[in-house]
Amino acid sequence: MEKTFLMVKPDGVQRALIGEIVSRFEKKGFQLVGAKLMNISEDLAKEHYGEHKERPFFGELVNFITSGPVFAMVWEGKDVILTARNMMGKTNPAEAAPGSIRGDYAVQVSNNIIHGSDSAESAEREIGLFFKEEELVSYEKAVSVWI
Ligand code: IDP
Repeated sequence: MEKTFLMVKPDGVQRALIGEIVSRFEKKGFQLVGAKLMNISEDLAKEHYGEHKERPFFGELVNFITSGPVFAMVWEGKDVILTARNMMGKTNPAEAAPGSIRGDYAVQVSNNIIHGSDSAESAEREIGLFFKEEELVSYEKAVSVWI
């Protein structure tokens, strides 16, 4: 079964959106297999966002993501990587569809509430950066046959 890494960013935690975001993925039918509230070190931030290191906003991005606690999660389900990206909405909240998380709750690209892996390769890399294998659980839900 596919897994993805999702993270409520510091703005989402401060704005009390953890429950709302978790609820959306639960109601959709995905399964939470790992989660923790944590602070991101500067080293982890730079590694996580390594692909953006040449971008002009890199410093701002690292400052922002280390500015307060984040809620890191691993979700499992059929096509969860792409589906979660669609549920998040486009990177720039002004272009994110109403009904998506960014479309409903965010205004600025720098404060867009949630991160989600954009491919199977990113998901594997990011899960490995944020979680030890023993922090992830594997379990069967009886309701899964209905989803
Ligand atoms: P994604 O989060 O939708 O995958 P990416 O292009 O990977 O988008 O960018 C990573 C994060 O960098 C975005 O979520 C956003 O918070 C931030 N970001 C992207 N472009 C800008 C910008 O022009 N200014 C400030 N922050 C930006």
